[in-house]
Amino acid sequence: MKIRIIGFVILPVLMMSLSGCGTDEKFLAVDKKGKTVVDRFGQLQVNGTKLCTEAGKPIQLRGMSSHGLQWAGKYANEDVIGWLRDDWNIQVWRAAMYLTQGGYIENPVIKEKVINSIEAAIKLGIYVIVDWHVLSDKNPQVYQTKAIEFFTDIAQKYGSYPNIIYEICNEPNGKDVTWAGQIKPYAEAVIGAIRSVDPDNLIIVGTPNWSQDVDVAALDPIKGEKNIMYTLHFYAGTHGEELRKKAEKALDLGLPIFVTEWGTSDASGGGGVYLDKSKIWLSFLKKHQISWVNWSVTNKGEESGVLVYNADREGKGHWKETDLSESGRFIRQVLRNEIRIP
Ligand code: IDC
Repeated sequence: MKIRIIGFVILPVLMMSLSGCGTDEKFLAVDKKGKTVVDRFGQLQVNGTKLCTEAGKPIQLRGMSSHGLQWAGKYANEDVIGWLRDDWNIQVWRAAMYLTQGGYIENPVIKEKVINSIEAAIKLGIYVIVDWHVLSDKNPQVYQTKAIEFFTDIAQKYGSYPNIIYEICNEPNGKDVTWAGQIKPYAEAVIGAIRSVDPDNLIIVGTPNWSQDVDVAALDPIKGEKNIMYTLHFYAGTHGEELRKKAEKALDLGLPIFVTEWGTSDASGGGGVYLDKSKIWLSFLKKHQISWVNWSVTNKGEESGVLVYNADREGKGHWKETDLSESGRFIRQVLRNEIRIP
């Protein structure tokens, strides 16, 4: 009798552990029948401001970003990404390929880390964002020729897989780097190159001012192309209501937004962990069904990183609670639907 009661109580709790209390199955990386998110959602499409499944149902994807692949590329493998899918319930992985600071332009072999990420994501049935991580190089036109060459190659090799999401310009920045002057012309050129090979996978475009000025892009969006979204980035310790207002303005103007990077820390990647402020943001993203990816998988010891200093030095996954930072424990719980986001 006692065992029976325990069975009645514990089993359903165990079964619901990943799906959270009453959480919709659409938030699962793998559903109860063993179907992966890509099995279920298929070829993504954009309708109005919403990211939708192949069948046209609005969805919100959630997942993790790599850290700079030149520093933390050891996590861009099937063991770690598989662990993140099965234990953290990620539906999307972002491969952040810096251009400078030891990135692709200076060190082209870094591309292998992107390839490893893509191959793992295809095997695991999750989506993968191929991130051309414009940052200290500011103006995306500086390496436009390289970007076209790179994305053409990725599209030729992998464009037929629905898993692929192209992020063509992480964070354009600098006073002289404007939407109309540099970013939009760059985006149109790169989108043209990708579309001549891959007609339909999602392409995400960076916005001015470190991907914050989505309202500016919304006044002059890219025309005549389908399945385009725009990036909004925020760091909970630095950005708040003012940036959410910008996002709302852009949404009102019809701009589809994908948060390809956000952190629980301040904009430096450190400076504390701001969980209450993060929850306000997560609630905002949920309300608008905006997909998001959290920065980042690193053990360098900065607060936005999900691992504590020096944990998992070999990139094997199978992390214990003690391997996780404060941010890591929080994000894992959010992804597993164990923290209720209103
Ligand atoms: C940061 C890393 C940090 C690294 C730095 C190098 O967290 O360890 O030293 O890059 O430039 C972004 C960028 C992202 C930044 C992150 C935090 O897209 O590359 O990573 N951030 O500063 N935009 C806003 C914040």
